[in-house]
Amino acid sequence: MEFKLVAEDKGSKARAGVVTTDHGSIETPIFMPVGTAGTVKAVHQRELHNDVQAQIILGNTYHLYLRPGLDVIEGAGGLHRFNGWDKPILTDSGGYQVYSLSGTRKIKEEGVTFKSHIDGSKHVFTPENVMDIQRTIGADIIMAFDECTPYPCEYGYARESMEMTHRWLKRCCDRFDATEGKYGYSQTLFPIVQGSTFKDLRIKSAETIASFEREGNAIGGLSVGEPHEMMYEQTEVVCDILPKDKPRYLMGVGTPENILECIALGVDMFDCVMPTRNARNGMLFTSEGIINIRNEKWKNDYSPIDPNLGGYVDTFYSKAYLRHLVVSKEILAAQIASIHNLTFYLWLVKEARKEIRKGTFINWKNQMVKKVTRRL
Ligand code: PRF
Repeated sequence: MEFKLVAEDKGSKARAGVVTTDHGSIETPIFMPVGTAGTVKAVHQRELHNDVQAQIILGNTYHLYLRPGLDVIEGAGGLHRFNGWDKPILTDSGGYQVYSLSGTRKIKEEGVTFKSHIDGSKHVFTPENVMDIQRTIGADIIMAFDECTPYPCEYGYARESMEMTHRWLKRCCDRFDATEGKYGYSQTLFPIVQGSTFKDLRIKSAETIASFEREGNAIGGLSVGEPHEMMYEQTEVVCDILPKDKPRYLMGVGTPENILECIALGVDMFDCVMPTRNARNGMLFTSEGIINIRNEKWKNDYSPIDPNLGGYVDTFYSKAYLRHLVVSKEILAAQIASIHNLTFYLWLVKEARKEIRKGTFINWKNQMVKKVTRRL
């Protein structure tokens, strides 16, 4: 993997760059649609490519390991072959899903014992086997095994958890560096900064993570219920320490506003279930503001969903038609709304990149934040 900085904004810490992997390059800042189980829910690969113009998608180790299982993915020749997405893929390590999804889990120095949310079967994730599993899934970028602390979190717990995440990182790196990709292309491992909402812990964690000198770095443990200002504060502290010449990935963030603010703090990569999950509930993010498409207000509104994006579903389908589909619980509602929201997220980061390159990012960002937070 390679990262080249293309432009740096003068009015903020925003940057534009290019990440190059063996499955192609990614222009940053970028939003990565979440494809938990090897599918971005309700959006098939051709639409992801042509309409959404996604450059990289996410998969989850936890889900893929439990179902369909590693034998099926390895048999297909890795996740790219299995799901037909031949561009970059990133997998999260399970260091988050195991805490949020599995009912019973036990965290020890050796690893985490948990029960499957599907059939209750018992499993163990360790830093070592999570590297092996991600080697088998075959994503271009794989994540270190970490513990994401909840919010709020006591200082003592946050410190001990962070220190364990650092020890786990050493084990992840040792295993990753002692093994090879299975499918003939290279993979890279991103470590994850933790430290909850404590500035001194975040500084310590960012310094430790940077000292591993991997090809990119991630920020975890944020957007877990803390106030937005607190998230921005911790993100800024960490970004100021993580090396400039490597991509920075803020995990699980966020709203369009969060993304714009964190781009301004120096974040390059984002992922979040919000555009797809909220789409399935009728919440649309548009270039003019937020729409609840179930609202009576849209019943006779025959205007296109969002003509500013230049996307197919946004110009072709009207708000009134999409509202009808959502209210009638039609399958097509989820498809159109998900494609729309993702198209908007990808449009937003692409515009941000243009503005960074032009040197006009900060003014544009401030205007855009006002627009995207409006309730229509
Ligand atoms: N760790 C991992 N994945 C994550 C997070 C984390 O802290 C978050 C936190 N927002 C989202 N996804 N491994």
